[in-house]
Amino acid sequence: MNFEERLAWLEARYESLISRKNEPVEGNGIYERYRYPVLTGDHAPVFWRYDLNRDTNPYLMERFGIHAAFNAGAIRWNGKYLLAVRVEGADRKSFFAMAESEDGVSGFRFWDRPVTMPDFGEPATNVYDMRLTAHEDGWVYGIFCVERKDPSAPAGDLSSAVAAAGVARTKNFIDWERLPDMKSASQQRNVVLHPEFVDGKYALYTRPQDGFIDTGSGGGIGWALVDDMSDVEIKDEKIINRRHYHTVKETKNGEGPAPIKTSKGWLHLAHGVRNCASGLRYVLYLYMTSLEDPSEVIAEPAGFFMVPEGEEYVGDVMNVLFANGWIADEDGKVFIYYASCDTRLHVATSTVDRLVDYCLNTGPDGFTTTESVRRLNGLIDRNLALLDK
Ligand code: M1P
Repeated sequence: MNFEERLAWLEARYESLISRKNEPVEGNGIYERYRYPVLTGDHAPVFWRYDLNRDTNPYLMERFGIHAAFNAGAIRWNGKYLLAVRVEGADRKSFFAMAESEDGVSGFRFWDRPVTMPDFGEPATNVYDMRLTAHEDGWVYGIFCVERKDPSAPAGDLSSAVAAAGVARTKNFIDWERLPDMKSASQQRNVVLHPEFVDGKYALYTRPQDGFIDTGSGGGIGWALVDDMSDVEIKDEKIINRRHYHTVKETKNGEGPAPIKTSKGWLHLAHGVRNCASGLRYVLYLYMTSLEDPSEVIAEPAGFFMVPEGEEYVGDVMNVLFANGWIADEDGKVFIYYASCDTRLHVATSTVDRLVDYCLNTGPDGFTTTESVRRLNGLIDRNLALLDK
């Protein structure tokens, strides 16, 4: 192909990907997955990846590789479904880019430019996994992980890193006011801002961790109240959703997006991690907390809500589902933006009513096989009686 033919081919391929209609796949009644990922590295505009000047790029080669698009914060904005996507380049660096769609399941298109996030202090080596919270104070906050090389790592250790929570706020998703990174006695990732004031304070879901990968003595998802967001120091942190032996969150867990307020309590989406022979396995689970005290867990179904299926098992970091964005429409429809294997972003839909029903009517973990079989027999007994067997 000559230059013109190749450019036409690249643009046609991009447009056909963006305009592909998505469709729901019938499932377990709790949610419906959609057939195609909503975003991948290939959804990056052609003019991000290629130098389109024939003089400087006569072969029309890719000059800036975009490898993956995943772990997105989500918000309904000006009638659109808007995502703050973690985009990863061929150089392994992540950055944020906004993508929008009319219907929330198809046609996500990146804005022309990625987010230019101001630095705070020493520029982070990497930033990722933004949680968007439209707070009742009028700002939209983005809280994300900032990663830097561990300054105390021994010479030759080029892997050890330190994670902290970065904070920024915006009113248009183009101009971001960067606030100081949160101060905390431990490393922090998966920090999320609750959308309402609690006792007049900002409330944060935290995830204390001893190391960059291992949570160590960090017991699970934490809760901390702070006076203002302009210089956060996490001091009094209590664990509200604990890790537990032989559950989907044995090794670690973390809050997903900001919780959704329902008439029966706050609805939370989180990820749980366990270790196995093939490495860490990340799954999604739901839990609910009280409206009176959002730090009090009132329901948590046993086990996972979503696990990788089919091609979702395969990618850069295998066996991973991760979600940091969801949107609840006014009619109660919920769009769950989940990523597979740190590679691509998918959507599943449900409703607030169905998700609350799932939380309140699915038994909690009984922690033993005996208890699981007892519950299964109870369900079978009731069903057989209904079926008149
Ligand atoms: O690779 C899986 C996930 O690992 C991290 O999550 P956590 O802090 O719970 O271990 C994050 O780096 C996340 O981005 C990634 O998807």
